[in-house]
Amino acid sequence: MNDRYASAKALYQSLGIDTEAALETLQKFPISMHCWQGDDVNGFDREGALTGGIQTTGNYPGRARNPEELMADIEKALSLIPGKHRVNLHASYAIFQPGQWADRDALLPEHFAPWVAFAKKLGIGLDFNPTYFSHPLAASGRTLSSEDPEVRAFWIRHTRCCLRIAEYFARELGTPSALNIWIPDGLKDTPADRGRPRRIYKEALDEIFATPYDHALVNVTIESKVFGIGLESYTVGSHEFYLNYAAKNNMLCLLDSGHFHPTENIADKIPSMLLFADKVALHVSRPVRWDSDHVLRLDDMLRDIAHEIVLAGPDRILLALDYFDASVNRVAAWVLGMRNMQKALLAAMLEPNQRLSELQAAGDFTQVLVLQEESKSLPYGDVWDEYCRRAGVPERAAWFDEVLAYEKTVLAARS
Ligand code: RNT
Ligand code: ZN
Repeated sequence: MNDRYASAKALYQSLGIDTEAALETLQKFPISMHCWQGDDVNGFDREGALTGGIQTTGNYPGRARNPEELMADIEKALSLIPGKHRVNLHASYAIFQPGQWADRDALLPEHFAPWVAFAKKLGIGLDFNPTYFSHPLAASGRTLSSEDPEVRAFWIRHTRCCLRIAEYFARELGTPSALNIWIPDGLKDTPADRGRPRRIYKEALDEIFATPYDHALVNVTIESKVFGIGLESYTVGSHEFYLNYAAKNNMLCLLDSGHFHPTENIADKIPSMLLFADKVALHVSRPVRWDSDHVLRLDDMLRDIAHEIVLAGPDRILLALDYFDASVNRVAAWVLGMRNMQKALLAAMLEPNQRLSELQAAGDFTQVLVLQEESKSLPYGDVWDEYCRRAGVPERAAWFDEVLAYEKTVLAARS
């Protein structure tokens, strides 16, 4: 056993914290790694700009330009991240054989067969997202809430295709697939009627889910937002809309940590929602003053979210990341964010949570404060290094050497 780990283990033991149990539990938190960090949310199904009120900024070289490159980059990233995780795909990442193409309302499982083969090779599960942006029928800023019945019908058909594809992922890979619905729909300026688009959207969702899907295979999640670029004044799929829709229709809410007012604490929402829902789904992101989707840092927000995830336990949380930074090496962005998420989870497990909860219940807030602060300088980094060692991935920043080598040999050759 490594000396530093042995001494950390003993120190934690003296505080009643079992590092071995923490190392074990950390493995039970698979994180769904978002494929879209690798290619700046471009996808493969059509040319054209990223729309929907989201944006990537930066022009760091080496963006994945096709399925082969994206898969190679994902595989590289996963090889530097301890544990078994998942990959989160968008419908726009369909892979067509030469001469074959299908619009979003005609997507079939076969258009994702190469992704399934890839996931089987890596022994991982896949999650999925319908793509209601970067498409001519999303150009008006309205998809499932569109005033035009034909536009609505198109996106209803699209969502149904995606349900079938998520079922296919789950069946093939032997692990349920999360299907996350996020629509960009909103208005640039103050609405005249806030209710109308939401009524239309609600009816569209009702119509989609009137067709059954296999609940054992697919966890449908619905993701709220507060604003988008060019859609600053109003978002159809608001938090209250989805909270209630999910409760009434036995679905799960997804909280994206960038989709709330800047001082709102996402961590605080998790235990409240878990009193009324089986699970909460998360898109962990880092909003810098707004929904900027920066790479995760090990900051207070992340640690607070991790604390609530740990208290909830692995069975109650569907954990995914969502950020896209094009100004840095994209493989590094994945690895750093995934490792930070795991570090935050581990650090949260290595706090005296039981004791703290008892002290809070007893009203001893001075001790809560002191213990919370003292926990921050406990040697969780030594336990993290041990986790990496046991998982056979590079410790500390050594993973970055591999990313640099990959950049030199693979990424640099891309124009
Ligand atoms: C957008 C949402 C959504 C997307 C991805 C690409 O604000 O966060 O989850 O980022 O689906
Ligand atoms: Zn999101």
